[in-house]
Amino acid sequence: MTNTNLPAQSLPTQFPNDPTSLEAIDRFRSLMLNYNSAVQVVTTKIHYLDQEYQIQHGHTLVDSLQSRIKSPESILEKVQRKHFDFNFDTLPKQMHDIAGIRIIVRFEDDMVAMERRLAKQPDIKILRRKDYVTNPKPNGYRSLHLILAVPVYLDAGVDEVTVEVQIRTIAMNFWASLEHELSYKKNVQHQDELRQELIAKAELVHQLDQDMNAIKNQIRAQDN
Ligand code: 0O2
Repeated sequence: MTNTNLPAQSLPTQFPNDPTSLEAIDRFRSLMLNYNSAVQVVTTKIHYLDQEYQIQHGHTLVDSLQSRIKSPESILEKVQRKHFDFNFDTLPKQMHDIAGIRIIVRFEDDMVAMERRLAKQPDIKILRRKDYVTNPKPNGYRSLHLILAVPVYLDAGVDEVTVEVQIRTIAMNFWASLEHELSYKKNVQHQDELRQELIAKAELVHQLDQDMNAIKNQIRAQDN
């Protein structure tokens, strides 16, 4: 998850408040604090669910966990790209990936198990689900994206904060990290050929995921 660094002069002109005013800075800080709190809540839940799964099944669900809050530069870049009308009230309703968590698991079955467990949490709502595993992007990208609404308890009341959770296998993550590098790097020679190669490798990665899942099932079927 990368942050783009825009020069200050490229800030959108439609910025409604003076971004350097103390009020604007305080509002932005409060907003970011909410996203930080939401990431902590969800991260703690994922760790707890993982430990519970380990007790139940003898092995972990989560291979690794990454999280990030979008930088102000990256937020502004997306506001411009998506033509959002940027103000502090509408921003959280329009942009759902300011807080992001990536859950990396070993097997495709583990993606399903993790999603089920998250969906069962009484204080979490799944607002949106994008299944790029069943319906990969044309470039070969596979991952499961969930937009969660999480309650954050503040002095002024409860705020529902959205967090984008990406669930993917180690192999999908391996592929996505290289594809991301190619997308963000400028002046790469033979870019089109490399893209085509990555599309082909995405199918190999998918086949590998399915084969490893099947082997895992055979091994575990012999446990009893
Ligand atoms: P970051 O933080 O660098 O990861 P958007 O793509 O954001 O304009 P939408 O519908 O909000 O529109 O996004 P979507 O499709 O749910 O995916 C958003 C995030 O998923 C991206 O975040 C990536 O992390 C990941 N992603 C989606 N498509 C691809 C892809 O083709 N290749 C790779 N490597 N990752 C992808 P950001 O915003 O890029 O930022």
